[in-house]
Amino acid sequence: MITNEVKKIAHGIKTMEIRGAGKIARAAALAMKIAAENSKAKNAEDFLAEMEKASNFIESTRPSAVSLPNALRYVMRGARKAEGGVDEIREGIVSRADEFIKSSEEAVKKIGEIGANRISDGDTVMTHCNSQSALSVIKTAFKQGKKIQVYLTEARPFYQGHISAREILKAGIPTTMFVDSAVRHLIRDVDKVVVGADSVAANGAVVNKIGTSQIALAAHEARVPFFVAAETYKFHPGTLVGRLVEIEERDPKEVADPKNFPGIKIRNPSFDVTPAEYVDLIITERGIIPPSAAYAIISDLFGWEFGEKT
Ligand code: RI2
Repeated sequence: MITNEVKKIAHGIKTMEIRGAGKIARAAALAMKIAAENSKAKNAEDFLAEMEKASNFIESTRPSAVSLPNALRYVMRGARKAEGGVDEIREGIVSRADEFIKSSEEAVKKIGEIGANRISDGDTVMTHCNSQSALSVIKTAFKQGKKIQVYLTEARPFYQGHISAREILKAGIPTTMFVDSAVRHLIRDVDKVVVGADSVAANGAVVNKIGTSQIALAAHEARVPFFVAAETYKFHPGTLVGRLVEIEERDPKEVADPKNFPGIKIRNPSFDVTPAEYVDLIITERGIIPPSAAYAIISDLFGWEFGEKT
């Protein structure tokens, strides 16, 4: 049942009060759990229809982070696999939602441990936007005693860089922030770049916060290794069958009020695509992979999807 609480979560995702591909996915799983627990459906068919409706409603909030539909599909699979009536299906949904939330949090931690192995003492690490996975790598390396510093962008127009700045400073890591357009100028001071991902395509291309591909380009030019920290539920099964990742365009007012520029058209793309050739490696909870292994991850993890329901 789409309760007020479910609506509140969906609204939170849409307005970016809840943001970051991983957090969005966990919030979606939680919303499904709430929807299942509050359903008044009397039979399995009605219950499943209600859950499908809730899933579609939550999925419609933001289009680019595949973690959202992947989380919903993971939870719904619990319902489809359950045998019996409403109670059994409800239990299937609740347990899969809990399982997803727990394992996705563990994945972020694991990525930190694995990724930290690629950070050396004395490194200056650049990051962009606010990625729990990328910050997990940075914070874990620092906790291991590596004397690192962080260079980070503001991430206009939503300024998620400010969220990262506070988080990194709280961890005690020396931090320098600058405007997004300073990246090419400052990349010469940087040893490694670590960013997150909203979606990883079968060809190894990475969809992440707008500006990421420019950083990758600057890093490539300066021969600075470019790492992506991404849980496997950010790999996009649809790209295996040729679907493209939709790039969200948000309200132009986040950039500037069009009223102040009569006649202007303002665009606000929220993500961009970094081609695989600019990505040195992807740090997943299953280990470090080259972007060319994205296909194997997707077919291994989501191959079932094409036999069952796309
Ligand atoms: P984690 C964010 O998108 C950023 O693009 C970030 O790199 C990515 O999600 C992954 O974040 P937005 O929600 O899951 O700020 O690693 O638009 O936290």
